[in-house]
Amino acid sequence: MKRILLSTILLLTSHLATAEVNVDGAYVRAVPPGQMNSAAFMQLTNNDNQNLSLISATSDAAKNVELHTHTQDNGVMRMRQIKEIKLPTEQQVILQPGGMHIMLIGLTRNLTTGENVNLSLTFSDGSEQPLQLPIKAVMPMTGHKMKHKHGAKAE
Ligand SMILES: [Cu+2]
Repeated sequence: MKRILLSTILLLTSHLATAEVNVDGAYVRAVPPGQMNSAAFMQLTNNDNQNLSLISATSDAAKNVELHTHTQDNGVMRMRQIKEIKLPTEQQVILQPGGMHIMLIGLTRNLTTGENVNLSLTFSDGSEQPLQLPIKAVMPMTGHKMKHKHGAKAE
């Protein structure tokens, strides 16, 4: 009897401890008021022992959420929708500006730097991962970081 109970507990524990996909450095791009779309970026690491895919996402800040990538079309970068973002086992996949991203289409609120956006990811094994992403300003394409002094007093 004791042994049965113990093995049940072990089973439950190991199930809860299953680390599937780790999310690092996630954020949503801040956009000026009135802009219709934005995007979310992050690093996804599949710690599961099987290949997974990110198949969809939902957000409280947008009517539609799509998975996108960028492709070169006659030297012009264009976005296009993809069905899934593949997450091979034991590998990190990077969603970043100019590459794959989670597109927020039809924003339902202003995305102001410093606030958060709820984003829920759905994976191919049926699991869901709710996230809270900070809203950050993204500098367009340059490698430099400009030094802003917001709220600096004129002295
Ligand atoms: Cu896009």
